[in-house]
Amino acid sequence: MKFDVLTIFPEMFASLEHSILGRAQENNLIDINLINIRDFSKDKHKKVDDTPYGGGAGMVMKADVVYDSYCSIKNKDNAKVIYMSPQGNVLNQEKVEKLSKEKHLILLCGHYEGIDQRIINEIVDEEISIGDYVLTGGEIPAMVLIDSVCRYVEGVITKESIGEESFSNGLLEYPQYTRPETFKDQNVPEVLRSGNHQNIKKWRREQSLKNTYLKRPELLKKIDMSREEKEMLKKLSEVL
Ligand code: 4H4
Repeated sequence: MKFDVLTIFPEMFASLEHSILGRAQENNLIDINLINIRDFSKDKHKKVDDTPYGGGAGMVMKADVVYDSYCSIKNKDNAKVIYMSPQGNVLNQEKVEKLSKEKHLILLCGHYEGIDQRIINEIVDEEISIGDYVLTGGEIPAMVLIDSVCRYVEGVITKESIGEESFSNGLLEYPQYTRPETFKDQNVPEVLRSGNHQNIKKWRREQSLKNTYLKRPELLKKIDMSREEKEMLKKLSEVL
């Protein structure tokens, strides 16, 4: 999967050269190409922004400079152009999985008060937000999108990890444990050391439902539950 990223701070993406995403790039499973918007400024001071028409605080990124940086990308495959913006659709696991089916994505990172509306009209297919808050730049949101989407690219992580994690089955994940067996007088739940895979599966499903009920109850509306599971949650609600 290929990502072209239009940014004025390419150096921020160095963090994607480590760990799982670093290995995925070494193994040519993903390709992250950074384009420095500032390289396309014709201004002797390499300006990429200017004051907003109509006055007001802050600066706006210039449409012509952003456009020239976009035109430097070979977009023969008509890749989707995504603008990272607090006005976009909020990214969730369902959206992440959909985006992972694309072969090539172009991410546009805004700064300051954002980008001139005319370049959004001209090249942007979709605005995506990572949450209802305003950051200083779109680079961290772009890295969040790349990280979450790349987990679905074949070979980047093991298939099993995808299946049961939070949100993949619509629920939050069950609690995780590893050695040592005892920590601060807390033991690992006996069932996880029983070797009985059917009981472990049942326990994990129950814990996943409990976790979701306690932390994100609204997610349960979309989940099919057995009568037994509904009973279990009803009992849980009675003791809370
Ligand atoms: C972009 C600020 C657009 C304001 C920006 C606007 C996010 C986010 C973000 C730097 C840039 C900010 N990007 N999810 N949240 N004028 N980006 O805060 O559209 O309101 O993705 S504007």
